[in-house]
Amino acid sequence: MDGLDTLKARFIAAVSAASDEAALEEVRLAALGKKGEISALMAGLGKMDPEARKAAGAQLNILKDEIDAALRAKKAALADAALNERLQAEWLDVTLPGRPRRMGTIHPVSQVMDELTAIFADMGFAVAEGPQVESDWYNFDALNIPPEHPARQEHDTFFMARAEGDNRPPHVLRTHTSPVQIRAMAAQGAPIRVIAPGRVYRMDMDQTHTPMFHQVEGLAIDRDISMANLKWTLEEFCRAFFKVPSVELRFRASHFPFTEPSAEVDIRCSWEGGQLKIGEGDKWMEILGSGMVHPKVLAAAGVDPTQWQGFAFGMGIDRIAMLKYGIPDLRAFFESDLRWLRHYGFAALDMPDLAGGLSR
Ligand code: 2NM
Repeated sequence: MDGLDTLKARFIAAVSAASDEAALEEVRLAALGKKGEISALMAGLGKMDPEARKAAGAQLNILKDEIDAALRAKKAALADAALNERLQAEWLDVTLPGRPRRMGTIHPVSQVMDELTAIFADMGFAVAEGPQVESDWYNFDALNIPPEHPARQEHDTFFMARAEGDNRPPHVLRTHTSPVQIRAMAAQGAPIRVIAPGRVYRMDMDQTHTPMFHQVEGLAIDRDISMANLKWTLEEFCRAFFKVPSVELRFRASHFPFTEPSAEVDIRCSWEGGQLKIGEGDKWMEILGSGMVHPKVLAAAGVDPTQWQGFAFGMGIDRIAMLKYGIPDLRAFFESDLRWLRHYGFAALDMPDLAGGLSR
């Protein structure tokens, strides 16, 4: 069996020449497969006499093991090389900044809520929240609107159903966010500075009204808060929100059950060529309602009106969003039209901050 050395040399060379797994498998089949050369030699052992068979069998087994070992080693080397090649080709620098994928947009109403929250937070106001389904006490009575008060009718309230035979007054969908401020005062007492942004509901639907809309109300109670503080706060807010160097506000005497005195607030503006400009011009536009919180309201919220006083204000978020971003139709806000949202929406990373500017 001197041929075995040549045979071994030939197969070892073939193994080392194999450049991929398929080529290696061909070598394996040619040597050790059922029809392979070594297998054929093994089959030939049967025809030998016992002595020769023993010697040749042992040699063949050694050869088979050697080729098998060479095949395995080469297979491992090929796998290593393949892995290295992939690692070279597919490496990823995890320190690179992400590429944000635009998944939906921030609704202009949400953007404006974030903006005004940032502005009021900068002035020391915390955000308060409360339920959208309210008892009539929090929504009306505590705000100095007793059952027979005409304002109850003017609010176009949505009433929740009571169980059959339950004669307690029904809960309502809150018609303003003022009940949030009552709850905040009752929970925390005075002094207090909060804003309450959120959804409110009134049964009204036309070009300028939707049955659900958004309001933000503010409240500042301390020992000596006055209308002057109110005026400064609102001016600062408008300057920051509309991004103009100066604004002029006009207070017009008005009436709300929950404030005394009460004022509606107009902002100086111009309308030229359908273009609104805030802070200049000879027109006035109403933007909010305000006043000094009525002593009865303070008392209802557990705050002693002989010790504390303060201002409150409320404004429509949807409307100031329209003004700031030039959105013409209120109803489009709530139609979830994707083309509209892509046009007027904000990128998720377009966060409002006081330093970087609040508008695009
Ligand atoms: C307005 C106008 C004036 C107001 C009052 C209160 C509370 F709860 F403190 F009494 N919150 N908001 C208020 C005052 C709201 O909206 C036009």
